Amino acid sequence: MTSHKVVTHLTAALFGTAVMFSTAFSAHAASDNNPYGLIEPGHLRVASLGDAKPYTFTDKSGNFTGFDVEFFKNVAHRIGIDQVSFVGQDFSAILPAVANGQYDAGVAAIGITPAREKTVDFSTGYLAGYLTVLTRSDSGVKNIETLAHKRMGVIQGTLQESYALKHFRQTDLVRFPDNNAAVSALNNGTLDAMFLDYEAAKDYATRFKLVTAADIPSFDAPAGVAIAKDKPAFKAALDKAIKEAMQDGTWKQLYEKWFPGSPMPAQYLPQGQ
Ligand code: SNW
Repeated sequence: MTSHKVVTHLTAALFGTAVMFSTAFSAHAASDNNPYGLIEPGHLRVASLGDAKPYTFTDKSGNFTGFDVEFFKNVAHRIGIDQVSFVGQDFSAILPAVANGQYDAGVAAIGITPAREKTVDFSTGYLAGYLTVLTRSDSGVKNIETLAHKRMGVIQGTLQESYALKHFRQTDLVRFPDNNAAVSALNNGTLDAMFLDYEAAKDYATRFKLVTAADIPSFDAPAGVAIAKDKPAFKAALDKAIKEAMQDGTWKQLYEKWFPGSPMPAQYLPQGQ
């Protein structure tokens, strides 16, 4: 009897593991009660960042907030989902985790590029802006020319990393997992500059008295919601909801709330009014 019980428990344990794996690592097919093919119907699990203020960040109580977070929750509501859980990741982990089905979506000012579209699909774009070189006023970095032979931080897997590799060939790149780590290195003098998204740079500049040395347009890679490939119903629903949120002025209201004073791309504003 005893040995039989052991076998039963072992089987249950193995079965449990198999279920866990299939939940975490397989793409979820759409079905009648799960039209968007989510990990769990009615619940959106989102990979994000805790330190990309004001796009996505955690507030003092540990809750995710910011432009991307509030915009995505509004879009989720429009497709009938109010349970949205954000989890902070290193930027370089977000797209692989979305691609293999550990999350339903990735939301973190993630620019849509052909290279990324090889592994994930994206919603229609919802944000377009600049990449910014942030520096200390005493660093000697004044512009792109004076970046030569300086140490500049980039976050692994970002467009800033690939742009710098291509265009700032004389600059020594230092890779970091996240914004906070790179900004502390800039503040303590380990780095001369750091390359990140415009609005996050603006926020760190205010917090730590840092300055901007260059803004580089990244309008050809607007941010989108990353989702696993082959989920046409999910993508169509997101796209429709995003366009509605732009047309009824929700996008504009959130943009003005989170990015006050920033230039507003006209393509996301209500049309024909
Ligand atoms: O390409 C831009 C886009 O135009 C907008 O300004 C929002 O940021 C971008 O999507 C670029 N974002 C970086 C990237 O996609 C870094 C993302 C991050 O640090 N969270 O690699």
